[in-house]
Amino acid sequence: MSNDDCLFCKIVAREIPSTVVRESERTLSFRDVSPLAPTHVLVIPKEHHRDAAALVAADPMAMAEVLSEASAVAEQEGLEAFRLIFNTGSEAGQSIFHAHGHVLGGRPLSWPPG
Ligand code: D5M
Repeated sequence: MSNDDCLFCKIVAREIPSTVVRESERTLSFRDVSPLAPTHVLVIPKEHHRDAAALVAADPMAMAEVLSEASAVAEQEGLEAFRLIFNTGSEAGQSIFHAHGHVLGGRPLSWPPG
């Protein structure tokens, strides 16, 4: 199911261009338009869910596929270390309300995040 007002649903439908790095039956991985690290790829379920919590509640296997694809992106990008982040809710920095994991790597990443 897709949401007509959702930017990432439009990317899945190829109505908005993106730089796709991987695709599986139920996921799409594409480069973030405002990269925060040398590798910054977003891994999303093709089906619309507002955030990671809603995705795992509705379809745990789809979340498992997102996690597996995130690891595959890191390997494909040659990353020995990477961070996988799901901003969940606006106070946590979520700005696009279609579940997505950020795969970040290619530079040292500090902890804790802001
Ligand atoms: O992350 C949402 C991310 O989505 C943010 O890092 C920018 C990115 N973004 C926004 N528009 C696009 C397009 N058109 N292509 C690729 N990436 C995009 P959040 O965790 O919700 O703040």
